[in-house]
Amino acid sequence: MTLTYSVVLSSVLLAARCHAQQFPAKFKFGAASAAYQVEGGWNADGKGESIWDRLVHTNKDAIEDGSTGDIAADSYHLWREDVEMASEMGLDFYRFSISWPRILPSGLSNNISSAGVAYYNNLIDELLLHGIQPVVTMYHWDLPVKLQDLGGWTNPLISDWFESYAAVLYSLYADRVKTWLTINEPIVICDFSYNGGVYAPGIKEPELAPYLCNKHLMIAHAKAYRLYQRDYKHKYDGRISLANNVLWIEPFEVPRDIELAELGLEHMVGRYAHPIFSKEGGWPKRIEKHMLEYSLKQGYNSSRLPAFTEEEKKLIQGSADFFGFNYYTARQIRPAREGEHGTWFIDGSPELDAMLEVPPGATFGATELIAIVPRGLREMLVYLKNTYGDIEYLITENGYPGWKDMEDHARIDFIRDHLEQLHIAIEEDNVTVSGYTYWSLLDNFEWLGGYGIRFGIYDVDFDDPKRTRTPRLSAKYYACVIDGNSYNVSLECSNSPTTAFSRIPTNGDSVRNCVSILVWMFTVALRFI
Ligand code: PNW
Repeated sequence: MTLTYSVVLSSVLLAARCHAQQFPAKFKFGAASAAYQVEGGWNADGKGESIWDRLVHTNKDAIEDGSTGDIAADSYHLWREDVEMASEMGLDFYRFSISWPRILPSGLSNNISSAGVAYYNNLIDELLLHGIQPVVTMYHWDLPVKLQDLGGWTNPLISDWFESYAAVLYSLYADRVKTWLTINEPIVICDFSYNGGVYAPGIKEPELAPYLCNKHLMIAHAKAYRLYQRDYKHKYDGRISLANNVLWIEPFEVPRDIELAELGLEHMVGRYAHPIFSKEGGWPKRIEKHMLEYSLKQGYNSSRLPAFTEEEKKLIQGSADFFGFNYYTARQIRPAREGEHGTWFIDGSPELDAMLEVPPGATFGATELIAIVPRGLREMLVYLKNTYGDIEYLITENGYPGWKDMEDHARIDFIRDHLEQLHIAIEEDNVTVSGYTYWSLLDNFEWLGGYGIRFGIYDVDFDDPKRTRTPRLSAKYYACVIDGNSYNVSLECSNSPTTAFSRIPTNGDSVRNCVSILVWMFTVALRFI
């Protein structure tokens, strides 16, 4: 009897622990993709040319494996299969982007492509039919070339062009799309692209372009937000934000680099978040001061970071209904040594006279850019809450850079470890997080990495004209996560997709999983009663 009691007691305790590993009841799980990376059909049915089309067609060396996104995963034709996959995993939402030149071939609203409009209508309707919410990114880096030729994001008029593009999208889809993300990863569009010069539009101009782009992009986002508030909010009650890429930055040496790390975070995260989410609006004060001093030292007679007018500050401030962000990696920051010059976002920052180092203990997948540091997700959530307050946060991307044909345990561990940190942030740090988005639903064109880096939870065979999709083991795991609303689940839950790799032993998952231990304990207890 004593044994039975103790088994029952431990089962109850374990059940409580299992319950403690659950996400809040309303927590949502999704997966993401982006138009240029999956659609293909680069010139199908009157689609206009984007800056990525132009880059891959004119610079053969731009992409590591010499590939293009001309066909990619062919989602332009295979969208039904994508929805089927999302559905078989039980996703609450699917985040995809709309290709600006597919809807407006020249970028401007005088010519709307009916084929483009129909494509996204079909996709949205099919998702809803399967009970999956569409989360729509308006801009994921594929600018129409005509607008680039007029200066792209460095031209202040882009905020009007973007607003009128947003007006077209709302008029077409706002009746069914309730969550909008205006722009994906502003820091990549502005800082990464112009500092390195290797991403489209392939222009290296690190002095002014990143900062002009930064300002104009904030205004473009805010105009799209205000337009929705004015014309659509009362009818459809949707929500809008943007997807900031946030790099967790911590000091390399404590206490020496603590202040530098704070400045690093303001430079990296604050320039794109502070104007929207802070109480005072505008640029982070310390960045404003630092950029002015740095610019004067360089011989400019004003700051390279262009000022906002009071009116612009007001337009931008509060222009988001939640804080969306993509989390991939973390770095440690230290002062540059003599002769060291970092390129912002990759290994340092000339403006901050600082270098970035990979944190000890980080692991890697298929790219050195992404040092895997799951605890950085929790640290980032806590930092954001302390900086911008107890608002709603949504993880709009987080994903593992793997290889073709990998066994996929590493991806399962990656998702589990990040969800665990996310769970701690919710339970122990009381951060309000409404959902998690895995990047990506399926393998796709990984920008400069071509098809060599695989983020997909579904494998895509790019040698097969049919672009056959096969669930990886992580698809099974993610389906079980969604099913159990917990990161600590076995791979044997009921609704998971049958994977080509399902016979591979599961790294001790069934042992680590608390539900299976619970079932086992009950079986034992029953035998004794
Ligand atoms: C994101 N980093 O970009 C993009 O939103 C996706 O389009 C892309 O495919 C995905 O992440 C994977 O790369 C990133 O430097 C750009 O750590 C840079 C970084 C991470 C993500």
